[in-house]
Amino acid sequence: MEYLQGRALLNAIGNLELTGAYAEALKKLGHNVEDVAREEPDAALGNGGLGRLASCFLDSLATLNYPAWGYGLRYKYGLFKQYITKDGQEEVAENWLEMGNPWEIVRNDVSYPVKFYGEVISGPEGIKEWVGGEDITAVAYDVPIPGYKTKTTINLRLWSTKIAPEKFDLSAFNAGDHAKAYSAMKNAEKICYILYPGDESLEGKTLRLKQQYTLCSASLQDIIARYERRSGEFLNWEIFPEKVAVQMNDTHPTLCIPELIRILIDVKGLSWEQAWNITQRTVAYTNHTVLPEALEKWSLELMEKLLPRHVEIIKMIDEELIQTIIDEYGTEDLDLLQEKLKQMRILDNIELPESVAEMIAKPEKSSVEAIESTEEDDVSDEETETTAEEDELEEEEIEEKNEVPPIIEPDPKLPKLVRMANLCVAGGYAVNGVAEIHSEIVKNEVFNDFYEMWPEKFQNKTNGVTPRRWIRFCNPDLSKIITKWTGSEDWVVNTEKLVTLRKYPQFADNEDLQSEWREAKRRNKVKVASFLREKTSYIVNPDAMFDVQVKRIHEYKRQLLNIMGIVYRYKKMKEMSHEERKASFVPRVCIFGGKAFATYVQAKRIVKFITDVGATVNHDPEIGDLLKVVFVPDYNVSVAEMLIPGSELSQHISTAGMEASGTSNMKFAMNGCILIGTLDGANVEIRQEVGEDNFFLFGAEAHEIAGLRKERAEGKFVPDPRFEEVKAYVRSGVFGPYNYEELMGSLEGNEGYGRADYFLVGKDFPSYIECQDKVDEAYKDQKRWTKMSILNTAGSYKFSSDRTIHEYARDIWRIDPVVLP
Ligand code: B1H
Repeated sequence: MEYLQGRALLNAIGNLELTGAYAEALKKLGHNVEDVAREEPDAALGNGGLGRLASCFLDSLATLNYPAWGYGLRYKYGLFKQYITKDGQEEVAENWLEMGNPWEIVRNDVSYPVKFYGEVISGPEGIKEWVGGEDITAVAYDVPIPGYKTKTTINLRLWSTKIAPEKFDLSAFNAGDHAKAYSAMKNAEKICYILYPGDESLEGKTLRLKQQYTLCSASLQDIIARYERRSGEFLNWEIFPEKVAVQMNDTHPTLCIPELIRILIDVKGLSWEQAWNITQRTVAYTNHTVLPEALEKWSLELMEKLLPRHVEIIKMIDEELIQTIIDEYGTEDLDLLQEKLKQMRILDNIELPESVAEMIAKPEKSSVEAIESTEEDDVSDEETETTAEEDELEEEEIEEKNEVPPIIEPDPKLPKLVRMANLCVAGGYAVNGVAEIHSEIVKNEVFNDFYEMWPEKFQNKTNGVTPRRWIRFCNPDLSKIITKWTGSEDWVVNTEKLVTLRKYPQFADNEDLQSEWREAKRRNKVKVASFLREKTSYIVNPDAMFDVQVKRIHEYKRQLLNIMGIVYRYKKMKEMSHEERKASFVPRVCIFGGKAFATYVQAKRIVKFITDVGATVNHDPEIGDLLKVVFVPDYNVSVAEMLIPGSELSQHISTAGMEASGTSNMKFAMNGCILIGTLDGANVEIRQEVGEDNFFLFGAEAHEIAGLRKERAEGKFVPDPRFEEVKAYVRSGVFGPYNYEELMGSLEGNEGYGRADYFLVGKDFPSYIECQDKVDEAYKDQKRWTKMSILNTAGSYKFSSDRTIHEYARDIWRIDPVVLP
């Protein structure tokens, strides 16, 4: 559902190795290539890391010559534009297509019908037909994805929706009822109006479900049409899974599962057994988050209305799953079975299918025998004597008398739900997490019951980012140095070559390399400084340490921990004399960037807080260049490409166990940034690769979090006095008249405000600020710092999305590269 492509121009000419020639040609026309590139709006058809990962994967798939397609939606409005005003964040719709889009090719010859609502009727020979309802058309827009130094160009096919050709109500229009005629048109078009504006939170329902189904239906029809075309007279559905793998990027395209089954049965005439078997061998699922609020659950009622045939199919899959669970655990221990069904069923709060309920009560016996034996076990002799008479009764009456209650009673007060993640795990042949620690949590916590039943399905595929966009093109200065010192440009496709930078221990210590490295970083910092001046009018000193946290604003990512640390630093500075201050602190520019979901109130308060701290600190004449706090407005892919190369310290400080992977951490490490972070997501693996000495680690570990939360709830947590000091300082009003009570209160066991420091900011605060002191110490020794920086780039080779894609190809899709002649 998401691709965060950013700009295409420099990437396209770079992949073609035409950057120099193109720049020359533009120059002759009186233009500068960078200025021209800046005219292109970012294609922001995604919210954050999940969408950007998909875009990095496309780049790697093309570069490595894998035969692959990306499917998505062509949202008219991408991710909103963020303005920072005196009130904090403001959102404005981003009309990225306004000036046209030269990077797409509309394929009016490639379109498919998509249906919503209507009803299911049974035709002859049990064939089901889904009729009536609303019909729309999905039209393909193709975005070519060029690979680097290869002729392979793959396709990102984005669907746009419009009214089905025969559905325009001409008679209403002719009769003057223009509104009626237009409303069907608008209804179809609005499906692709806007990117779902959530990042790990869920609202907005019917339209979102229509978006999801449009993507799944159009894409599968396309895949199937291609399969039929290429099979020609040798069409054989049994080998479909050998030719096609569908990788679902999170649960957002889960409807692929019932849609593939629907097409195979209702359109292609296969049996349930065939269709279910083929689907289970075709579809695989990547999980990207374990936050409970992001695990999608759809109302059965809504789904029944919008997609009646799919609900029938989902119910059949639920039955298949229940049967598998019964086969696995038997019916002896009903409590165990009950618990397994409760955790694992796709349908939540819905009675068991009758057949299953009966089977559980009367295992493997005919109904009458089963009743007799149960009664023998359970009831008195007196009652047993009546069984002879009961034998005479009609079967119907017996059933009435001994009606088997469903083993799980639905609660009428709770909604009936479809659990999409459970459907993905049941319908998919592989399930993977996106970093080692995350995949362990997937196996041992979130999907543990499934893991116990199907251990072979579960895998890890640690995320990666493309070294083309994220080093080669965004950081040409550093790239030149890497090429010089590793001996060739090979590292752009074989990132293992980066290890050369540490292979000879003297490299990272070599004075020439070190000074070239520092100069490149300095030039990139100057670019960042002039960007900050243009966007925020704050003037920063490029010789200060550039300390950066850029990512979506979310409580679990703990921008609040960062800014509280800054406030502590500021307070300490204010308590010192000018000389003391200069001796104790390394000058820092603290840079924040990121968007808050428009209705995520607490996240928006954090934005406001950061900008208020900046407004006070940046104008404090006592502080001068020792501390600056800047919030970069409208953080996006293009801003990241400029900011990351000019950063020195980057913050990845989520509450352990909550960030599935993170991918900007990889980009920063590649660009010679040193990370400060918790043992969370891919940080764990980055630290392993770059070396413990080259990573600033702090904070509680994932396995401690539940215990720490419990401790807090029991009132046993004693906050560090320095944390109390910071909260009191904020409350004293130094940062202006805004009421910070809701923010500060959320960090306390204060019932009235938020969730009693659920994200453990107070707990990790002391180890965080102590770690920041170590950062200062390290920075004072520029030789040591530069060495750490070089070793971060050298150790980042594992985090190329080329490595990730090779692993998906080998372990999940079982495909080989196809090099064009
Ligand atoms: C990630 C999302 C996400 N995980 C729901 N989940 C969305 C969930 O619009 N929605 O409904 C949108 C996005 N995004 C991120 O995926 C993780 O938080 C990162 O840790 C991870 O690096 C990234 C890529 O795997």
